[in-house]
Amino acid sequence: MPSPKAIHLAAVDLGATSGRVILGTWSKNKLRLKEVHRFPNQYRELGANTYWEVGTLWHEVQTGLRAAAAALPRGAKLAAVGVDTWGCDHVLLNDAGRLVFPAHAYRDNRTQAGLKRLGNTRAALERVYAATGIPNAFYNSSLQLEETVASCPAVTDLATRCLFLPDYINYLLCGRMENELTVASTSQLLDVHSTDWSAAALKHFRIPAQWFSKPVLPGTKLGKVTSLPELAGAQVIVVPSHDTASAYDAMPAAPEGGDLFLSSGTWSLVGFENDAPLLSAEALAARVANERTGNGRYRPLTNVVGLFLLEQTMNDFKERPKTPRDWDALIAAAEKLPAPAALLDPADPAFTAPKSMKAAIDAHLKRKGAAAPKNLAGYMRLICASLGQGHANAAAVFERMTGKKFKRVLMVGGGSKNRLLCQATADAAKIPVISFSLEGTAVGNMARQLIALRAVKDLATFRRHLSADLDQKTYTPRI
Ligand code: LFR
Repeated sequence: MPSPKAIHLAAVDLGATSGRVILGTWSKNKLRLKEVHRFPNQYRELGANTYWEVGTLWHEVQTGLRAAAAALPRGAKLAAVGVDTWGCDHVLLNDAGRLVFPAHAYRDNRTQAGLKRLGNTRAALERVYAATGIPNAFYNSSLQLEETVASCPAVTDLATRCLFLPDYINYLLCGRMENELTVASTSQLLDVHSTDWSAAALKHFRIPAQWFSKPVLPGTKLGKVTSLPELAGAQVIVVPSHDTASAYDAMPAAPEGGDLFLSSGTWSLVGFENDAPLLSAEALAARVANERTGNGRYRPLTNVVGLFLLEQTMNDFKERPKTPRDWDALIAAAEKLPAPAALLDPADPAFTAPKSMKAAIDAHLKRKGAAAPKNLAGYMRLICASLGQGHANAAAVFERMTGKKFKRVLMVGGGSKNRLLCQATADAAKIPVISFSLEGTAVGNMARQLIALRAVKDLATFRRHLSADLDQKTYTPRI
C-alpha cells in the first residue's frame, strides 16, 4: 500500500565507470533507497582520441527511469527526478539541440599540450587561479574547450550552446537548456567570486562566452519530464549536478564544523565546506580546487587519484573479485601483509591513463628502489596505504592554510566500504574516520529534490534526519 505522505524520487547518478538509477522514498523523515538499475560505463578510443557513448548513456538513463516507475507501489507516482554526473565533460549543441561535436572523455590526452602551456606560464596560471579558484588539471573543461576550438575552429559557427553532461540529460528529459552551478564550478570557467561565468577565463582560453547561460542554482525546477511517458507528471529538479557536490551535501556533518570530507571512488576528493574560497599562493601550489556547494558556498578540495589505481590494476589479474565475499577475502589477505616498504605518490601523472596500471605502478616503485607486490592482495595493500597517506597529506595542507583542526574524517563512496582504506586513512591522518554505508551521491541528489519540493526545510535539517538513521563505522587511529 502506498503511504499517503510518502514522496517518491529518482536519482540518476552517472560515474565514469558505472551509472545507476536509484529510487528513493521519503516518509516519516527517513529516506529509503532502492537501486533499480546499474550499468557499466567506459569511454571508447577511436583513433587517437577518447569519447563517451552519449547515446548509450541516455538509453541506460531511460531504462533506469522506467525501472524506477515500475518499482513504485501501486498507484504511486514519481514526484521528481534529479541528475548528477562526474565533472568537466560536456556537449556542444546548436539551438535545435543537435550535437555538433562528439563528447570527449576527460582522460583524452588532447589537453596535455594546453596543460603544459598554462603550467609553464606563471603569470597566466596565477591569473586564471585568481579568477576561477581552480588549479591547472588535465581534465578541466577549460583546457578541453580550448583544444576543441583550436583544433576545429569551424565549431564556433556550428555550436551555440555548451551543456555539461547533467545539463544535457536534463535537457533530454524536459527540453530546457540550463547550466547548473556546481558542475559549472569544476570547469575552470566560473568566476570564483560570483555565480556567473568568468569573462577573463573564457577570454584566456578563447572560448565563446555565448555558449553558456548564467548557471541556475540547485533546487531550480526545470519543468516536467516530456520525453518518457512512464514519468509523466514528474518534475525535473536541478540538483548539485556535479557528483562530488551531491556527495558532499549528503555528509552528515556536525553543524559546528570540524569535519573533513572524503568522497572516495575513482577519485579521492578530500575537502571541507567554507564560506570563502582559498586563493593564496599556497592554495595554488597545493592544487586546491574551490568548487561550489549546492548552496553556492565553497568546498575547497584536492583531487588525489583514488580507487582508479585499484580498478585499473585489477584489469591485469584474472582473479578480479566479483561478489562481496570475494572482496572480503581479498581485503583479509591484504590486511595480513606487512606495511609496504615504499608508498606510491598518487600525484604521479603516469597514473592518469596508463595502458597498464600494474606496469605503471611497478615502474614507479622501481624508480624508488622498491620491489613490485607479488599478487593482487599486495597491490591492494600498497594502494590503500598510499591513498591513506595522500588523504592525510591533503588534510595537513588544509589545516596549515586555515588554522583549522579537523576532528574527524567523514567518508562516503565506494571506498568507505573498504576497511583497509578507512583504517589506512585514520592511521595516516591520526584522527578517527567515520565511514557511512551511504550512497552519498544519490542521497545528496535527493536531498536537494526534497528541499525544492518543500518536504524538508533545508540541508541542515536533512543532515540531522540523515544522521539519526545511518549505519556508521568508526576507525580509530592505531598509531
Ligand atoms: C568524480 C569527479 C571529480 C572530478 C572528476 C573529473 O567523479 O567528478 O570530482 O574532478 O570526476 O570530472
